[in-house]
Amino acid sequence: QEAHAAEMERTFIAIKPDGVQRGLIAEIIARFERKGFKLVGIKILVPSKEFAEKHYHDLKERPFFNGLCEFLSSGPVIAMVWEGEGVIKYGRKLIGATDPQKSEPGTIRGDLAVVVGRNIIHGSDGPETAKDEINLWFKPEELVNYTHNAEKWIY
Ligand code: FUP
Repeated sequence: QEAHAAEMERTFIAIKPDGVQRGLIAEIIARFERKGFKLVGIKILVPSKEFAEKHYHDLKERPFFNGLCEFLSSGPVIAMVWEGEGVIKYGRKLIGATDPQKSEPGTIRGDLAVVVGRNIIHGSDGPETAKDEINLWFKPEELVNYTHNAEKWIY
């Protein structure tokens, strides 16, 4: 059981400054929590512009890069690590398409956002980025290994 838990997949999820300012923290956390995923890391911080540029380094050639990094560093962000079977891919499904106009109803962006520049949440897009983003945002000792009560009913 412990070995199983240690091998569980993890993803990095962030509630961006617009989501925090709009009072959507609990709403977003609830969706991941009710699904059956497990929160193993969480903190609130205002990332520096330099930090935002590191986080979005893959997008540095894109025209919206500067505005995107300004935006991410414009206020408090909730940084989280969620754990569970398939959490990277399914987390993206819970989040919805990048452009909220194209996100399905029922998804976080589909239900709660309108434009791509204010799409309220970030989620790692694959196993490699998940690893990199977790390492960028969290120290190992900030992540908690534990068994929650419902786990034996989820798996
Ligand atoms: P996602 O993984 O869904 O967050 O999407 P991307 O990594 O492609 O883009 C990261 C962020 O850049 C998006 F959340 C919003 C912003 N973006 C724009 O502002 N304009 C675009 O055309 C595409 C993305």
